[in-house]
Amino acid sequence: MTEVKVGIVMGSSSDWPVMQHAAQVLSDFGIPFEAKVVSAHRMPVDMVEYGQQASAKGYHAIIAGAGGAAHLPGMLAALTEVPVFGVPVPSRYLKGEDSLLSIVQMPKGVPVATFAIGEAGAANAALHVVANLAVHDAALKTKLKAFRAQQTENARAMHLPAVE
Ligand code: RP5
Repeated sequence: MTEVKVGIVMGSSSDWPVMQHAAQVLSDFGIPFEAKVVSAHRMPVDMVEYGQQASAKGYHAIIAGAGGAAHLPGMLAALTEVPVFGVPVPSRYLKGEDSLLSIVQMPKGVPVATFAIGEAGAANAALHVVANLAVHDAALKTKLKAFRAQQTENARAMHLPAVE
């Protein structure tokens, strides 16, 4: 059985359209992960168990996404030494600014590496996990370099419309 290296968690299945971008990046780089709903306020006991078991399961990182008063990333970071990467999910009324501030403003001592609101943040959280794993994995570093080189090529190939 392939060893799961990364846990992706989110507060609700409604977060999946955003969080699937993290899953897609890990999948593209061939990194085994597990994705599930672990809600801080609806499943507090499950959240505690998840955080307490993450290290023993051999997780290298947890990518945690939540929206609104987004406690999940910070609570998980408090429960484990496994690095937590927080993704602010856009919320209905405050468009994710609430999610961002409640994830990024961790008091000193328990860090959550916080990414951009929405799908860019989810993808970048996964790319940051890839970069961390690539420090000790030459093949993965080669893949990451190729990914970056392709982005560069794509940007160089961009054309702007002519002005009338
Ligand atoms: C949070 O509440 C979730 O992370 C989600 O972003 C938000 C709304 O959840 P639903 O009401 O859509 O289930 O816990």
